[in-house]
Amino acid sequence: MERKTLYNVAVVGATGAVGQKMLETLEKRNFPVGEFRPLASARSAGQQVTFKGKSYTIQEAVPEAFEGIDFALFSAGGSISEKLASAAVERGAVVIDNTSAFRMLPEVPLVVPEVNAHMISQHRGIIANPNCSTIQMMAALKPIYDAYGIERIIVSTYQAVSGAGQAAIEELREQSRQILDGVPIEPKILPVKSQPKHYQIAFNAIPQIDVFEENGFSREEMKMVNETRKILGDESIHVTATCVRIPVFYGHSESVYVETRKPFDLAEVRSLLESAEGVKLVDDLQEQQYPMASDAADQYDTYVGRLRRDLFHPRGLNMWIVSDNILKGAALNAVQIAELMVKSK
Ligand code: NAP
Ligand code: 12T
Repeated sequence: MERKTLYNVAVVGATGAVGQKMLETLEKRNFPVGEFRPLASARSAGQQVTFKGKSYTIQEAVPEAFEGIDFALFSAGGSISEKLASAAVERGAVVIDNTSAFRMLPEVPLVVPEVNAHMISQHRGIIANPNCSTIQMMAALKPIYDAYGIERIIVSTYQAVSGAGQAAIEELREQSRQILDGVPIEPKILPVKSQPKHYQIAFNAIPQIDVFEENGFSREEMKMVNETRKILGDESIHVTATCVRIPVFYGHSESVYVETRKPFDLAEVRSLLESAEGVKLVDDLQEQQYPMASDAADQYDTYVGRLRRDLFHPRGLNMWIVSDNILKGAALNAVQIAELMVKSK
């Protein structure tokens, strides 16, 4: 990409939960957008979306739609990325991909700007945005990793329905109303739309996010394992994850237990987190302060609290990590990557 002052941007999946937030984030952060091209499936081609106060017609995402594009932000599912990312790269675009399609390919940088921005320069056309649950955990653990090393992570997630898309948001809204009204419910989307069985999400907790793998872990759980090791560049870290969907609209929460390599000082951990980029420490038990999804929703930062040393393992640290899964977990992280690329030119 040549040096410019304005960049032509395509958003693939512009009508979706993540895509809509990408439009909002590009606008709010005043990304230097030249031509703007919202793309989606043939179903919504012809519909209008608003960007920077102007109305744009959605076009169908086909190879030719990437002609003249500098940045293509993909968020329409892995199969669409697999089908179209190379078409965008061939036309000279840099693809910032939000799906799991390319994350684990060795030649594709997997980037959380606060953690491993230096990987961006190694791209060959595609840069992958990590999974939402991984991104917020990395933002919070990076200062701890740098100071003490990490041997092991045990994480349980409490994930918002927005991670599963617009249809899942609507399902929780409608189902909550139906249950309160005593109307029979008909789950159709969660836990995984394409699977045969669907379960109640309102007033419930579902221990399945994405499909299951042979080893008994869900694919979402394996993303946390594999992506963590790739982002920190440390295959010696042991990670075990349990991913759970809860009836929250926006904001993933995570109970994270880490065992550091070197001994840590809790007061020092606090000050490391206080000065970490993109992180806010909210941890004051006296004042009953800790992070919650309702406070993190619509915010850029990752919030950390409930810091406490394990009672039995001297290098065991417990914490609670919360962030907006659609912002830092997806749209914001992708826009930050694009901003870094612009800055490095
Ligand atoms: P969503 O609300 O269901 O939106 C899906 C978007 O994809 C819509 O804009 C849809 O357009 C578009 N789309 C569907 N089929 C298409 C096709 N054949 N060609 C072009 N566009 C197509 O889902 P979402 O929550 O925004 O998530 C979208 C994807 O982003 C997910 O599948 C996932 O891979 C990724 N994601 C990543 C993270 C993360 O952790 N970083 C978090 C959430 C999602 P129409 O209006 O035309 O249907
Ligand atoms: N199935 O980007 O359902 O790999 O919350 C993110 C979120 C996949 C992804 C979810 C998912 C991804 C979800």
